[in-house]
Amino acid sequence: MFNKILIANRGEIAVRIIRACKELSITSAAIYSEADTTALHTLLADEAYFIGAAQSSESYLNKEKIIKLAKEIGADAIHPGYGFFSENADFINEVEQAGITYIGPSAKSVMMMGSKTAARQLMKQHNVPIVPGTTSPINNSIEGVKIAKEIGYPILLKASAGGGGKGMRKISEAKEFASAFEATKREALKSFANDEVYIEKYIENPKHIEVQIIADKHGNYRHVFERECSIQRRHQKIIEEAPSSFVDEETRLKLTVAAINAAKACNYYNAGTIEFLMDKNKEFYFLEMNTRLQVEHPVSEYISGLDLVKEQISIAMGNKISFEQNDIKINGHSIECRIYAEDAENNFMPSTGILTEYSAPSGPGVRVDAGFKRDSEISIYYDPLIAKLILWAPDRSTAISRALRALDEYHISGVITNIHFLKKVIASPPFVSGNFDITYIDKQLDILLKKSTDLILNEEEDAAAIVSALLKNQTKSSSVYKLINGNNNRWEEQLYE
Ligand code: MV4
Repeated sequence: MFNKILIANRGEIAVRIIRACKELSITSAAIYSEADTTALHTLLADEAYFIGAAQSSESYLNKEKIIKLAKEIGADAIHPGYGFFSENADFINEVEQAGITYIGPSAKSVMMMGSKTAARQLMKQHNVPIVPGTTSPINNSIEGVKIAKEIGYPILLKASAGGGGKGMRKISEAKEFASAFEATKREALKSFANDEVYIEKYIENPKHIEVQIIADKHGNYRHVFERECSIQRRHQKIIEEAPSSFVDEETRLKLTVAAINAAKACNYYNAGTIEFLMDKNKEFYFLEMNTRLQVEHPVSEYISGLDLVKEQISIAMGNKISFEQNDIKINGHSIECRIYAEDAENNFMPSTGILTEYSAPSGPGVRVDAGFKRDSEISIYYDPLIAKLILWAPDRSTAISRALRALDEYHISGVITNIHFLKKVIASPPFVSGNFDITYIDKQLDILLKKSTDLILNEEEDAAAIVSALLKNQTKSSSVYKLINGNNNRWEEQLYE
């Protein structure tokens, strides 16, 4: 058993890990920067150590300081959370060389999945469907044009060392190829110190579906079903749910088998996520693997009853996974809303300040994972995520009603938040019906913003009307808008093909 875990992170995920440690009677040691003296993780941990200036490079991204501190305070293990050092093979090696257990995968697994071309090659060998395209880098644009023609335009050029949306370029015809190829290579070299690029067929209007997996150091692999993560803007997810209302049992079986094969292919242990794109015919393609705990893990916890952080800690100690695949079933529906300090009406500009009021919702089926409390300061230095609001209900409609109810209960002053924007998205017919893909927010931004005069939720009573309409009519949700907007049919005109 570990006696002490150092949490090499901040914000809500550090708090999440501290809570798991407390329930396991493991001493939690937080690190905090100058900007986080009033943050919740600093206050809640059993021990908190000042690590340096607000700038991440001086604190949360200072490998030497963190490992030195872990040794000094007698930490048995380090949990990286997400972001920062969570997918850094060098960090894992140095932690392990210091005789400390890394709560995460092996450095080798992280490296194998870090190169997108190598990962695609590996997936192909292990029967995981990949997007049509190359599994090795393109040498020159003459070769590239030839391959693109075979695949068929449009295609995407992607950096081998990229991921998460950085280093991609869409090409629609051969004459664009040469200049796009050079530009993508230049950017890749600058961003990732590696100029290798490869080709994928461009998948139009897909959904982003990912599978939570967990594996131990004894070769046992489990999946924890899928998450729907298509509601995003500029690669920042806004709302996630589990399960996906688009995935039927047959597709789920194929998807989860593929995800487990992907994990086996890199001898994975720890919690991990396999990302897929899914087209409207429910064909799915491997995108990348996230070799870490993810922001949206709570929706999978809610529908499965698992504690993924405790499971990670147990696996790191060398234990076997605590459950068999058949022990877990999808129970109900869960939705996560990311509460950001940002101004939706002002190009989603981050908003900073002191939380002069912070009152979170509660009640049945409500979980709030927050990194701050009243009087905490939201600074410019880090991600603008204030908290995650996670709802559970027996079915999706009830979870939607609950999300709107809980968002109504949220009261935050001192910074601008996206709470109003979240309400609009959740109450919109495409969201309610499940008829959305990764392009939804971008395409419907005007109508989702307050400045749109047509719609919705400008009054508190609108939310109440939506909730009651949902409860009366659990499936035919497009009627909700007619109900509250009289004969306003704009949504149907704009959004239904
Ligand atoms: C794609 C794609 C369409 N076709 N690949 C963006 C992030 C990176 N992980 C991969 N991404 C995409 N790859 C092919 N062949 C569209 C995206 C994409 C996307 C994917 C998942 C979630 C949100 C996205 C937003 C824009 C583009």
